[in-house]
Amino acid sequence: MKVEKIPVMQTQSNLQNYDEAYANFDWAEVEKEFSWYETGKVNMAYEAIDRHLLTPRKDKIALQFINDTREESYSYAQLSELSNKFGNVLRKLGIVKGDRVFVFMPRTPELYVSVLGTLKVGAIVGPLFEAFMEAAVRDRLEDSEAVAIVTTAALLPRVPVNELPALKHVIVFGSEEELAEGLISYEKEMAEASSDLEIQWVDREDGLILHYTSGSTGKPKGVLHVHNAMIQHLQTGKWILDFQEDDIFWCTADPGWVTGTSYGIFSPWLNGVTMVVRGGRFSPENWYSTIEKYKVTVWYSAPTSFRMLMGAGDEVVKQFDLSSLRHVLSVGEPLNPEVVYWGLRTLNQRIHDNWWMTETGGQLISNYRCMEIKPGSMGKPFPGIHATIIDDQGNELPPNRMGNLAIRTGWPAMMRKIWNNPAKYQEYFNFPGWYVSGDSAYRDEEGYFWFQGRIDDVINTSGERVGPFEVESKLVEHPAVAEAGVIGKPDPVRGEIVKAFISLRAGYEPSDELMDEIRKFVREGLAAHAAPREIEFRDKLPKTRSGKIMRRVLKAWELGLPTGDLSTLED
Ligand code: 6R9
Repeated sequence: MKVEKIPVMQTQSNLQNYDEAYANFDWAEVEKEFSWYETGKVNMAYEAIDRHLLTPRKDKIALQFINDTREESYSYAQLSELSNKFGNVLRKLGIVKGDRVFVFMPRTPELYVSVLGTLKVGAIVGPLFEAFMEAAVRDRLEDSEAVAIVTTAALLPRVPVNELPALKHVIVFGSEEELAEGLISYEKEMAEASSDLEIQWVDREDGLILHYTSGSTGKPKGVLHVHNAMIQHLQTGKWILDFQEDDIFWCTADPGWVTGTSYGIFSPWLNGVTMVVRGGRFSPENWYSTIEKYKVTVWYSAPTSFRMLMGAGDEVVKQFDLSSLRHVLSVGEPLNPEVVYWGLRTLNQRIHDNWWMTETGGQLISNYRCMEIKPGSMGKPFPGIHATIIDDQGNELPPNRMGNLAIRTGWPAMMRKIWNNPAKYQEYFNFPGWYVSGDSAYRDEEGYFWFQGRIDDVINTSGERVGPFEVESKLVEHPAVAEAGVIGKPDPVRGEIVKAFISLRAGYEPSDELMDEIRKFVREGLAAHAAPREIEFRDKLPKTRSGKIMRRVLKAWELGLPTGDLSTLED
């Protein structure tokens, strides 16, 4: 199949020539950008915030916050001061380097202050989605033996304070009443705390952040990252997000998800740009008006959000002035070509897909501004990253062969352990020298990578391998289809058949005719063997909070099996 390429739109970007950069790159050069290169004193929060106070960025806005009730901005100097205070609050409680401190809050400025303050005393931060229920909170605090949690009055009932022996301190923000015995008021402590703090210097290999992520089975695993990750956060910010001094950057991800910390805290602030944070619920109007109001220039979001915006129709977009945008990116799930074309049509922007994982800590494969985009491809490896496709024996495969997406070990932001679970950690490294991602993909002859699915999601029907993503992408091109999740359903004759779960766009009703029409649409547009033999219409599809369609839940529904850990399910 001949793939149409989208040409480079603007010639201005930090990265000018991908091949040249790839050939000559050395991570050691990036180290020179940090103050620890001279001083030997390492701390992420210092590099992301305090370092800028010695430069004209001191009074620049670091955080522009908005939700339904608050609109506030904080300069780098103000964030430095507030996080110093919070560091002192923790220090007074006896919190020291290596302790785990969890942050369980909606997106408000206090969340960001808490994260930075935690890092400044050398503790490891554990971010949680505000939507977590008690069991999810308990699992994570128990496994990590967290000593403190910062939360809000509204979320406090979901913290099982008396059931966690290691948990000594519960800091509560936003309580209108006197707090119960043993609880600590965020506001009261902050008001009393000094804004002078001696930062706890750490080693580059010391713990930074613990992100819990769900696998296909079992309890969520705690993926540990270390301060050294900043090397990659800084450089990918330069070359993938293309940060320029005057950028207004909006990453739509919540810090409960790795995208919301690596690229919703660390990377933008290491690069000294202004970051917009929007709290509250998603609506197309809220989102477009955020771009318009703050003149967002660089926008990093996820396919699920783009699909929702696309589903809201082109009329809505036209009501807003989005001309400030100069660079748009996507992560988390395969970016359907349909969405890429929507971006060109309505935003006049190429949407740059990139691929990485909680475990990888930073972006690894991406589309770059200086490179042609093949819609549906996640792009090429970042300079300094060696990505390949290997078979089940660990041999590298030639172009156009589907296999395991693997990365040569040793990039700066790679996870350093799975908390309490060395065996699980080891499973990623069964082939010496390679990190095996669990994703299946292929690489074309021009070096572009194409995602096919999670290894366990790939469908085998009558001996043909079908990547669910390809089918889903074709399905969402149909005017009636809002979202689609595709699984292999066991079949005595064909091994598996392709089954699609579909949610319809507003104005469409399920019917047998529509089913036939959609099936025909895939058969003619993609391949006969890829057309779903079964289609089931659903009002909503099960998705994670980061927007991933949970195919394993669809599969469990189908087979009447237990759905496993659902703590990251959206609703
Ligand atoms: C950052 C993040 C990782 C998994 C990954 C893959 C899927 C992420 C993707 C993508 C296709 C992309 N994924 N980016 N699939 N194209 N551009 O998403 O981390 O939540 O740990 O998920 O997400 O399956 O293995 P995480």
